[in-house]
Amino acid sequence: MSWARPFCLLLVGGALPLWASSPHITSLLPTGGQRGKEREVEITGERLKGAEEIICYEPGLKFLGFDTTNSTAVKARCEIAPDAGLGEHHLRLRTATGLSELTTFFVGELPVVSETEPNNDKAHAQVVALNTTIEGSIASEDMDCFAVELQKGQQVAAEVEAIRLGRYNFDTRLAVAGPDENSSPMWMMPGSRCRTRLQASLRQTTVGICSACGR
Ligand SMILES: [Ca+2]
Ligand SMILES: [Ca+2]
Repeated sequence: MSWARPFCLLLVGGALPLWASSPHITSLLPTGGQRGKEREVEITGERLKGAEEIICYEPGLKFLGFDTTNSTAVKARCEIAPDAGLGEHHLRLRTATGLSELTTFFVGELPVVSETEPNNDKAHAQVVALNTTIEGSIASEDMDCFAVELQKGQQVAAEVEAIRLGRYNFDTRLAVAGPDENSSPMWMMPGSRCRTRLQASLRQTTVGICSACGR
């Protein structure tokens, strides 16, 4: 029975999961960028040390200048081509020991601005230009308010991507209100897929986003 022990050891060795040495991604931030621009991105996760490449499955993105000083975070520069396809791009991180699971990066056509907290009510609404993508995060029971200037009769469209980014499973509510501090929202849309238009007759309009259940 001298062969029994080596045979058992071989079985145990063969049962080791492949993902034990592959990189694992828990987040990639920011989640996207504008066509024709560059963004500094940070990937966090496990077993990331020695990252060699980010493999992109659609044309238009290049990740360069890797900083792989530790195993839980990788920094890189993302170059977004002027003709990169709009929307979701799929990618994986490659190290010497394996490939990560699939993650995503979103390309848009509008300039990106970051939210500035505190912006939790109309009095502290962040003023942004029309035709802007606002990049923010929703902490527990957070509310984010933004103000845009409109001419009489001008229309505004607002949309929250939220759950469609594929990062967190949370719901949102989107509302638009007039400049009067006490005015009621002109419309309010529950749910994570919010899109509407407002026939504005007011000088300044506030767009508010709040979460129902955390990030
Ligand atoms: Ca926020
Ligand atoms: Ca806020």
